[in-house]
Amino acid sequence: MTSGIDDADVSLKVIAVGDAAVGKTSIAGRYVTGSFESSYKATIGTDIFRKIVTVEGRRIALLIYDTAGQERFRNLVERYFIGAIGALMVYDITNRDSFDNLPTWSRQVDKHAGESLKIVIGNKIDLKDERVVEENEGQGMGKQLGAEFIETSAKDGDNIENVFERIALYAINRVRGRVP
Ligand code: G3D
Ligand code: MG
Repeated sequence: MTSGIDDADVSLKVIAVGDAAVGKTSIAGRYVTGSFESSYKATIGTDIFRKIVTVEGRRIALLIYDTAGQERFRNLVERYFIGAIGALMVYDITNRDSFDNLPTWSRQVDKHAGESLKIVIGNKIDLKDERVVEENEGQGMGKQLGAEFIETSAKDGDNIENVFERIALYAINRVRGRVP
């Protein structure tokens, strides 16, 4: 049966991890504008943003899971990760601690969502004067963690679409058996 926003060929889970205040919710919200689903909050302690993308003629519903603040403990419940096809590992380019904590987040992704495409995201690039983590450091971190790397601004919208296009492409390749 098909109906309204559920009319997609496949639904895929994308998770966002990273320290509090790096911009996870802002990135998801910026990308998805207008299809926020608050009704899941109470049951699973997570916000889920939904957006339909079309890749190679397939309609894919990206379900972007966002923590509801539990990341403050640097430890998310296992079910948050299960079944994710993409993991956004976000830091704030103006906050060195948030960058240094990426390996901890990455280990949790590896443990519970080992099949997912990991993307290290350096967010808040609009704050040029406050930058403390250089782009080449982010690139190095991506390599170290076996992840892709991109810098974004949820505020300006820079590179936000690219993040999710990358994941959707990865997903369609997985669905079609073109990647292991
Ligand atoms: P989180 O979900 O990772 O905890 P949020 O982070 O999305 O709640 O964002 C935390 C704060 O950073 C918010 O500011 C938000 O507006 C800001 N922020 C997020 N992304 C960007 C960005 O790309 N550029 C800038 N300049 N700010 C950003 P407040 O003031 O509401 O706490
Ligand atoms: Mg948040």
